[in-house]
Amino acid sequence: MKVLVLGGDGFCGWPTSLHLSDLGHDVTIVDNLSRREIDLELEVDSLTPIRPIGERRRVWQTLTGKEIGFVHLDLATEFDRFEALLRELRPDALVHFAEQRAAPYSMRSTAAKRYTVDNNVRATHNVLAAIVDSGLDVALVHLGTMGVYGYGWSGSAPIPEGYLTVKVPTPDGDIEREILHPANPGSVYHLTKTLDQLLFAFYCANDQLRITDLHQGIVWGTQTPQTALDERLINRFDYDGDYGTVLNRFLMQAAIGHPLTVHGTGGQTRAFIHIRDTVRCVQIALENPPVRGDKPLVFNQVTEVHRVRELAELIAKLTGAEVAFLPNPRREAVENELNVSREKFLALGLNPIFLSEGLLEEVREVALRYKDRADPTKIIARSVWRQGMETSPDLMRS
Ligand code: NAD
Ligand code: USQ
Repeated sequence: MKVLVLGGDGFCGWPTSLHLSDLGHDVTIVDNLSRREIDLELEVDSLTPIRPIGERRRVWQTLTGKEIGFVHLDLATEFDRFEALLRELRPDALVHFAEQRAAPYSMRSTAAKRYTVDNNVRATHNVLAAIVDSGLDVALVHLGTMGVYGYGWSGSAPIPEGYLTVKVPTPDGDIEREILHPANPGSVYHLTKTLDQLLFAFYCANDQLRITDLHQGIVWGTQTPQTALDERLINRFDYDGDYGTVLNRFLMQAAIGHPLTVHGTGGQTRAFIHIRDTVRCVQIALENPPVRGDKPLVFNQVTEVHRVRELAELIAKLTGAEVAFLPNPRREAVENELNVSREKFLALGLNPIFLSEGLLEEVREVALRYKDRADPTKIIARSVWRQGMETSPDLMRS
């Protein structure tokens, strides 16, 4: 299969590109390298020493004989170039990772809010419009988020995979309808993913595009078998207050002797997936596309659910780290339950990796190996959801 991986230089996109190339697919990465520029803006770097994209591709080719193409292109602003690329390469499928993906970054300033909306919504719409314009029958797999559902709306009922059956009262009695699950975004970033969903619904209905939307939970881990082949293929590891996600952050904090930064009571319950399962899920989604005329196919890309406080306790027990309960910089439910349907990937053969399987130790080892690259002043989350919210002091004793 010829696949374009949009956002293929990022944390999920790079290991997915290698995984698909390893399976024999013809992969081309399309990326504007904006994530690397945001590192410069935030004056922080991946904990792992990621190499330039050209070097990454050269090393992969030397080790495996397989070539991965690369096109430096901004999907939000370079529509004509992207459309021409589709006509030239005529891919069978696109995997779309190319969005600004951090909730705290999206809330840090008015400029960041505007950038996140402009970048994400325009990129997604340009991809859809270019597919229509090209006249190609390309399957699109998009990385969405569990955060489109929000945390609390469904109460104890399981969150379905995308659609909810509702009863609508009419004068002649109730009728049943299947609707997109109501959106309840908790940040400007999550808001853009709920807007993506409407774009997909429209383009499926109007142009019969074939679209799969993967509502992914928080990704943890860093290496896959392919990124671990050579240090020059290593995946990125974000640990800073904007881009670092909770479980990888806790593991990195434990490695450098920083107290684990629990926001509020840590009663937030979230869905998780290991990066090795992310790449397998994308593969499964590519192998099982919807047919023309279907509405968007939605999968919940989640393997387990945990409460933040319990993760901190688990890592504290494993490593002896201290746990710090900090003022929560976000506006989010203090405590929530989360019950997620995740049958579809299991039915298609996903054999999930769980936290209990020893990979926590692997992430900890990566964090320990590169701990000298960490800047402790970048750990505390400083982006607040509203002006005037309290932020935390630095916790590192030097
Ligand atoms: P990332 O920031 O590491 O990667 C995104 C990539 O897209 C970067 O390489 C960036 O340069 C590129 N990009 C952004 N805007 C672009 C544009 N306009 N044109 C071309 N390239 C552009 O993020 P990630 O963690 O790999 O996440 C990938 C996708 O998966 C995102 O859409 C994110 O919302 C989703 N997701 C991530 C997680 C997670 O925990 N990391 C969880 C759920 C969903
Ligand atoms: N949290 C802490 N301490 C920290 C960091 C986070 O307590 O040091 C808490 C947050 O307050 C939040 C929870 O942990 O309640 C998760 O935060 P996160 O930063 O790990 O994840 P989130 O902001 O939700 O975003 C990440 C990815 C995003 C993806 C999303 C999936 O950055 O791209 O869409 O996970 S989901 O959470 O399922 O919506």
